[in-house]
Amino acid sequence: MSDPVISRGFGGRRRQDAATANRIPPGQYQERGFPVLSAGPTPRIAPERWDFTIRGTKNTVETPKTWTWADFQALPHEELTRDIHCVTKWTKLDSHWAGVSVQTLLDQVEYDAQYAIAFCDGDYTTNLPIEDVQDGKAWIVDTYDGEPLAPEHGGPVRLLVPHLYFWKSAKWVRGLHLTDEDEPGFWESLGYHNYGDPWREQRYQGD
Ligand SMILES: Nc1nc2c(c(=O)[nH]1)N[C@H]1C(S)=C(S)[C@@H](COP(=O)(O)O)O[C@H]1N2
Ligand SMILES: [Mo]
Repeated sequence: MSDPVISRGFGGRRRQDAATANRIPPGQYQERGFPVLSAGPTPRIAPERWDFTIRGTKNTVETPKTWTWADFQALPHEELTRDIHCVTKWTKLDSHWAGVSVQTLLDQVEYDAQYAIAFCDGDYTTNLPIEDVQDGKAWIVDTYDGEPLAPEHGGPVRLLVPHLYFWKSAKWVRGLHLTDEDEPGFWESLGYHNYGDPWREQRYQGD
């Protein structure tokens, strides 16, 4: 039934707002731009010097594996559209990316580990339970909105873990260190939540 007081056009707009409202986690607001948040300067690396490594401890990874830029580009890429949530309270709906599923990379490594620590050019790290990067929950993306990922947003590639606060989506990522010992990363050791689920509003330690 349509509300008799509201005109047809306004009603349509309100229905759309209601449809997007339930995609904004508690305490977040909708951002239509794409803010840049970096803890330091933007590193620049030539493709010939870039590579990506999955390594670990002697107990977690039998043999480390490294992909060159050419190796990485040859892997199957997926397109994906996801909502992203920054702990500074902005949420961007329907961000459009392309990249390689982390599972695709893990499939080429023999490992047995509980945590993945993403490491980057520029020293940033972030820690994740291994399940949170497996089975199509995380990607190494090289494309945003159909264009090569811009350096300020993490190009040539960044991690994308859209179900956790966006600080877990490490920019300029160069690899994953697989371990059985959890190691708080850059923001996690500065008081941010170890896991960072936006739907449970896990912003800071103790939330
Ligand atoms: N290497 C690295 N990755 C990073 C950061 C950073 O400072 N360095 N900032 C994080 C934070 S706090 C957020 S919110 C997002 C911001 O990504 P954007 O600049 O593309 O919006 O990147 C995350 N990944
Ligand atoms: Mo952030």
